[in-house]
Amino acid sequence: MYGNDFGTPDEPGRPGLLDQVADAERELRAAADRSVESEGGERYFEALVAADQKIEPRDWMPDGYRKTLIRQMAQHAHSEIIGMQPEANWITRAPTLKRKAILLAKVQDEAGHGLYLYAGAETLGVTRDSLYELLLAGKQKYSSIFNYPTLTWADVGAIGWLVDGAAIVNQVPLCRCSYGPYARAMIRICKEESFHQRQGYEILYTLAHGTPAQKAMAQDAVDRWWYPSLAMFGPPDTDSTHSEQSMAWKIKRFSNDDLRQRFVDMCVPQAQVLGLTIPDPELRWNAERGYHDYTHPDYGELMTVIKGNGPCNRQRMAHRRQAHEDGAWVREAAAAYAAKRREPVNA
Ligand code: BYC
Repeated sequence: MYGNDFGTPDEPGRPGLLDQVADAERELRAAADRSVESEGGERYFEALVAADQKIEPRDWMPDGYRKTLIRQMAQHAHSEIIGMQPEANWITRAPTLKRKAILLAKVQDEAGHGLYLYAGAETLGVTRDSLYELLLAGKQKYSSIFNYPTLTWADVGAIGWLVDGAAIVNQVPLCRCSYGPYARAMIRICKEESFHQRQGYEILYTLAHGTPAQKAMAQDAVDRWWYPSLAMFGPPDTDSTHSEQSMAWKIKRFSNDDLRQRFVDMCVPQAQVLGLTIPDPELRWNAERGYHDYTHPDYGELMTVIKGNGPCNRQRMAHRRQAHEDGAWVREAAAAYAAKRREPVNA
């Protein structure tokens, strides 16, 4: 049994995460076949959102809706691209050829996710280049989680299990986002993300059932990645500036705290199968609430990391800038080739 095959203990009949992705895909196709009667403009936009239809690039949308989507999709795309770094750190040191090939494929997938999301953001009237510039100038964010170091091979497992696990819990509801291009990108991404989580879970399972030293390495990785993974869901609802409006627009479907709770409830039985301990002495089932009680991450630390002062922020940005400069000749060559193909052919 693997990571996301588990349902939540409190809702045994609830479909698995991949079933939810399949449902969202069916709804998306059905939505394309329905039409909404309205006069256009703001009323049309509101009617589409109320009817759970998708807003498409050609539709009128409020400026705030467009800006929120550009902010979130760009931040999401940047996270995928910067997120390649901590795991790429282990490609040359993967313990077997098979593990190396799997990790290579996974890191390559993250690049693909970034590209789907940049392409999705471009439908809102911004260019990919302008988004890169904002990232490189430190004016747009990326997920806090990628500012932590990967110290051992077990960290690759912990990233897959916890970081990709948190990403899926956050992203499955985004498959139902009201903006069509984002929802469509998320469906594809979630399917791949599910494989990523399984590969991490399998690495940890192997280590946890190996020698005492291997098990200790797996536990150490889980100890270090648990709270940063909880912080991925963002500040608590009381401090979340965008949630209320984003939920009204059906960009976000659940609050930061609701998703964090869902993630904790999903991880508890998975940790039991792994034979590893979640590093939270307060973690216990609360029968009255129907959820696990748990210790929240240090949100002060989250803010420090978001502001650029986490353990690896400078290293990550320096590496990204260097990679962007090193890739300049590829972009120039591709642009020159495209221009050449546009020239008329002189017979
Ligand atoms: N890190 O009002 P709030 C992956 C910011 S990639 C940094 O709650 P919102 C993977 C937030 O932007 C995973 N910043 O915001 C890749 C806002 O600041 P601004 C990435 C954070 O948007 C490779 C402020 O705090 N996933 O899985 O309603 C390998 C207030 O927050 C964070 C996505 O990007 C954070 N953790 O909700 C492996 C998913 N949290 O913009 C795996 C899409 C908050 O006002 N994004 N902030 O300056 C979302 O779902 C939402 O944007 C969030 C935040 C839940 C993250």
